Amino acid sequence: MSTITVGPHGPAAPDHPLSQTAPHAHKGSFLTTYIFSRDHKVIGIQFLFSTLLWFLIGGLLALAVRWQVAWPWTQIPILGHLFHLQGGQISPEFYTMLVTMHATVMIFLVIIPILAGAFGNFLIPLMIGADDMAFPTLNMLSYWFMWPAFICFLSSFFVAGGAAAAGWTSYPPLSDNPAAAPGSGMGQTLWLLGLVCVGISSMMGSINYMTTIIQMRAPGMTMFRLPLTIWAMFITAVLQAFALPVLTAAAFMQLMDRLLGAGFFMPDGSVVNNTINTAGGGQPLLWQHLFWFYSHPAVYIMILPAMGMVSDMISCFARKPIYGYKPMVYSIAGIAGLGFIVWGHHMFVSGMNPALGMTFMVSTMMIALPSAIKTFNWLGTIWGGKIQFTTPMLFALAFVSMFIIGGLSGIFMAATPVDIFIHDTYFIVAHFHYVLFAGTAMGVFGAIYFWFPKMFGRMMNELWGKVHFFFTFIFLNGVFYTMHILGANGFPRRYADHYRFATFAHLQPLNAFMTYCAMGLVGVQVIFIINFFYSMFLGPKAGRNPWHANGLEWSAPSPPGHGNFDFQPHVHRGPYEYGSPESTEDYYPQIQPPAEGLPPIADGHGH
Ligand code: HEM
Ligand SMILES: [Cu+2]
Repeated sequence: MSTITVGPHGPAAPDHPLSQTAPHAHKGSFLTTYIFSRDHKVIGIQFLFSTLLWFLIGGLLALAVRWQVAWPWTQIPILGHLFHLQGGQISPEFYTMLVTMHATVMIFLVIIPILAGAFGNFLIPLMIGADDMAFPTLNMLSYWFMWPAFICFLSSFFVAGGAAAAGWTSYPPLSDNPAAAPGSGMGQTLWLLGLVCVGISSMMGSINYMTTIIQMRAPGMTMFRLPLTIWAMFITAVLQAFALPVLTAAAFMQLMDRLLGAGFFMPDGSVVNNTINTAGGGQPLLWQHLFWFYSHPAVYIMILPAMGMVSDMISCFARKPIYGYKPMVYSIAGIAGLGFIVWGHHMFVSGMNPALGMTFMVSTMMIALPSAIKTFNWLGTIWGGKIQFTTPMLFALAFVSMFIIGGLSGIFMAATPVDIFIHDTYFIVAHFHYVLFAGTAMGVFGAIYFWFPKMFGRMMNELWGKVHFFFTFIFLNGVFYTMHILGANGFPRRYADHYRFATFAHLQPLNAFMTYCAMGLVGVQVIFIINFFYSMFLGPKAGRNPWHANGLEWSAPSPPGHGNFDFQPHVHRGPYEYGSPESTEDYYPQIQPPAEGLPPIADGHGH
């Protein structure tokens, strides 16, 4: 492979024998090519389309929630007719269903599967120089296990009693007793079944990602030559493998409580909604421990892959090597490791022993350390760079700045005495929307603009991309920044009508402002949708390497054919050699051999 030449558009079509024999060059029917495909790229794109659709549904649910918080007991447009709501208004019961399902959809059907399912699938084999995943059939199944989950969650709105209403955290006894409230009936059972399906899907994905990254790297691709995207995907997969079984088992236990009266989470002698529980002797708090033992690590499942992708975009568009590559890797691992011992920070007000609360407080604050390393390294990467303000770069920079705000509010909340005051207020809601929406979702938008040319072979429109970025950024801060102010005023989360309490009446105008911003936020996504679909068919052709980036994926055709590479990639260096003195260009692709006269860099082992 010493004859490959790399021009600005990637390697010239190589005449290597391997290019004639693409590993999986067989023709399939429409069904096996596009529907039940085992090709990681098709599966990734299936995940992308499905999750974007759910993003829209989750966004519309959010608008309904925001309508109620701003103007409770008024006629709500569209939804009022759709669900034959009483007098066209949202009832408190329906409101709790909306809140529960908004969070459920966004977390389990959007953020987690868009990161791991869409980008993990699409990028892992391409970035490590493999022709596909280690287990293609398992990969296909991991996508198709999402469908029962979709169906469970969506259909729950239409069953007797309506959708689950116990919050995305599903705390017993409300969730455990089918007679507790309307939404604790069939809707809650469907919610648990959906959750189990999502869990199985993620489990299959994570085993696949770990195996692929360990086993299938191209020759020369040592672990420390992996792009940070891949490191983040790898560690996320490890997190999933360790944390998910706990949640899946807990969901089973809750199902058994509900269907068989097992009583794991049901206390003795509890009377809910005038119904006495026959089975008792269980512990509602046990659920909280099991749930957060999964769900705290899960918040890192919801951000680490975005951190990895943002690192790749920032290095590319600052035209500089990532500052402190190894510390970046170690801090991803550190965040993941610490993530397992901090879950109790969600339970400070549950009556735990203050000594235990203290250990959770200290361990939580320690997470700020690796998070800060990452933040400073992103800033160090940008520092003195030749920054190109492309659309993906704008989104990546938004990720960094918004993550700083979300991370800082996290440290406030980690302090038990502060958290006792702000727990279950909008301060918490502000925190997790900054990390999840202003953080992860911005990273994902950036990643879509960045890897779109690889996925579809065409560029997205830059001008409209920037317009989309600009309004999204303004509106999201309009909605979420103000939540800190509400929270500091004690404005509680998950209430259907705050203004019954005179103390919150003065906050109504602020809430109306936020709801207008939320409408703007959802509205401007139309620009993105049009740009996405227009560019898919009519955007300018991209070529192999439109951003002049170093990663292996940019040396494959756009879009890559079945089997990915039309030559066998050999890796000669790390992915961040921008502005290397060894190269005449300001970038130095991983596949390009060192120039004549330079000592060859020793290859690590690949396979
Ligand atoms: C700097 C690191 C972080 C710290 C110190 C931190 C701390 C905390 C604390 C103490 C709580 C509990 C507050 C309460 O309920 O009273 C919390 C809630 C939450 N955090 Fe973080 N956090 C951090 C980063 C993140 C990240 C990166 C994410 C997601 C990507 C995240 C997502 C969430 C979510 C979803 C909740 C609320 C769960 C719920 O009650 O519904 N956090 N965080
Ligand atoms: Cu947490």
